[in-house]
Amino acid sequence: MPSSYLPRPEHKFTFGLWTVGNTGADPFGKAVRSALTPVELVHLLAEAGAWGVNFHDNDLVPIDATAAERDKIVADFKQALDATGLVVPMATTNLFSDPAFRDGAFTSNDPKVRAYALHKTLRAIDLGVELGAKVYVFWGGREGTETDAGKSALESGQRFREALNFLCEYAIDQKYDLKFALEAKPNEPRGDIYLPTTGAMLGFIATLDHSEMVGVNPEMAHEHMAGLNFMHAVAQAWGAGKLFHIDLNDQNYARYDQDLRFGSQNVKAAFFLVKFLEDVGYAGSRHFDAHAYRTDNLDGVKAFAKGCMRTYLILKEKAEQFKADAEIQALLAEINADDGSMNQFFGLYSTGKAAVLKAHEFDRLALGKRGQPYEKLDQLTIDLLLGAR
Ligand code: GLT
Ligand code: MN
Ligand code: MN
Repeated sequence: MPSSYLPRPEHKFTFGLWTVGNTGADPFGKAVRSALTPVELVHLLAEAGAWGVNFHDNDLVPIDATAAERDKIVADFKQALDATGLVVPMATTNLFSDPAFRDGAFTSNDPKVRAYALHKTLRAIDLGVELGAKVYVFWGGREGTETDAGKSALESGQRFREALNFLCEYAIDQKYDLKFALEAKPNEPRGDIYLPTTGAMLGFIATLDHSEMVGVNPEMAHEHMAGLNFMHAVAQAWGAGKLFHIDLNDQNYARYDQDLRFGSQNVKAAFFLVKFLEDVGYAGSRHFDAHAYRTDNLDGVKAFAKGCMRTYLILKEKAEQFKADAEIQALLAEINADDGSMNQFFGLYSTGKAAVLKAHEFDRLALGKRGQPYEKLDQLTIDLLLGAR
C-alpha cells in the first residue's frame, strides 16, 4: 500500500463520537453493536489514524448526568485525548433526540422549549470550548414541520435568527475563539426541515447580526437527498468565504438518510469534491459524518473508519494525476482557450464599455457551431478513476 494512503495529522481527518459509536439501531430494528464509551471510541479512532474527534454534548455527557458525573466524564475524556494526541476541532448540541424537542428547538412553538434549547446550547458551547473546539455546528434536525397548519415558517425563521444572534453574542461576550457552522438537510427526521440546503443557509447567514462569525457545514448526503450537486454547494460556500467545516459521507440520491462510508456510493462525485477541496486549499477538518453498515460488527466499524480516510487519500492522488495528465490538460486548454480579444468587455462597468459592447457585432452562428470535447474529457476522467490510465 503506498504510504500516501496512510492518514496523517495534516490531513485533518475527524469523526464524530456518534459515527464510530453508531450501534446500528434504525427505525425498524434495535442496536446490533454494543455501545462503546467515549474513551474507547477515542482509542479506536487513534488506532485508525484519525486526527480529531467531534461530539454532541450528550455523546459525551448524558443529558441527565449530575455535575460530579460530568466532571468525571470530561476528565476521563481529556486523559484519553492526551494519551492519543487526538484533538477536538468541532462540537455541537443534541437538539433532536430528547422528546422535549419533538417540535423543534429554537423554532418550537413552546417558549419553554425555545428557552431550554438556548440553555442547553450555552452549556454545550462551554463544554466544546473547554475541550478545544474552534467550530460549533448547528444542525436543526427537528426545526421543521410535517404540517404547516400550526407552525409559521416566517416566525420560525425569525426565532432561529434570534437564537443564533443571542448565541453569537454569548461567544463574543465569553471571548471564545469560536465560529458557528450551520448544517442544512432537506428532511428526516422532520417531513420538511427549514433552510433545507446549503444555499438556503448562505442566504440566511447574511441576515444575522454577526454574519462574519457564521458559516456552513455542508454535508454530502444532505445535498444529495435534495438531488443537488454537492461540489457546487461547497464551491458556493467557499466562494463566499463560508466553508467553515464539511461533513463527508455518501448517499444514494433518492433514499432515506444513509450516511454511507465516504466514496462508497458515488465515486465520481466524491472525486470532484476532493479535487475541489485540494485545488482551493481548504484547510479545515475533513469530517466523516457516516457510520458502518448495520450488518457489521466492531471490525466493520474499524474498516469503515479506515475506508473513509483511505478513499479520500486515493481520490486526492487521483486529483494530482488529473493535473499531471498531459492529454487531460490539453483538452482543458482547448476548452478554456482565450485569445484575450473579449477582455475589453469584462470587468468593471463603464458607460463607454457598455456602448462599445452594444455596438460590437458577434458571429452568433459561429458561436453556436463550437462544440466542446467534454465526452472525451469525461471518459479520460473515468479511465483515470477506474485505474485504466
Ligand atoms: C446527525 C445528523 C448529522 C449532523 C450531526 C450533527 S447529528 O447524525 O444526521 O448530519 O451532522 O448534529
Ligand atoms: Mn452531518
Ligand atoms: Mn446525515
